[in-house]
Amino acid sequence: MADKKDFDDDGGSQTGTITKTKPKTKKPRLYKVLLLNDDYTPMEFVIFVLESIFSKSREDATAIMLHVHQKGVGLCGVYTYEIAETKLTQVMDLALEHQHPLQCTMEKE
Ligand code: TYC
Repeated sequence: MADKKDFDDDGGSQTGTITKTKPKTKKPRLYKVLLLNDDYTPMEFVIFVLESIFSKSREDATAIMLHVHQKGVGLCGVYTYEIAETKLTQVMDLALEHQHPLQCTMEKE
């Protein structure tokens, strides 16, 4: 139990101290992974990225791709720092490999 008062019994000499323990778990900071629009990356490739790297259904991937295409930027998902960074690297590596200019960024939620 976090944040409760613990009584440190010293064995009955009445010099025990009351200590307040800090909560041991903290909420991790979360990061948004965003996809940016460009004029050259094929729509089908963006859908593939959203399905394979962000585990989106065909329907969700298509909706996100169209949103990015129309608005310029769109949310792929929200993750802890390491997972967000890994997904961002996977997107950039895949885009580079296929010679598409697709760009991805992350920002604090
Ligand atoms: N605008 C691109 C096209 O017309 C499609 C596209 C969508 C590109 C989303 C990037 O993040 C993107 N082929």
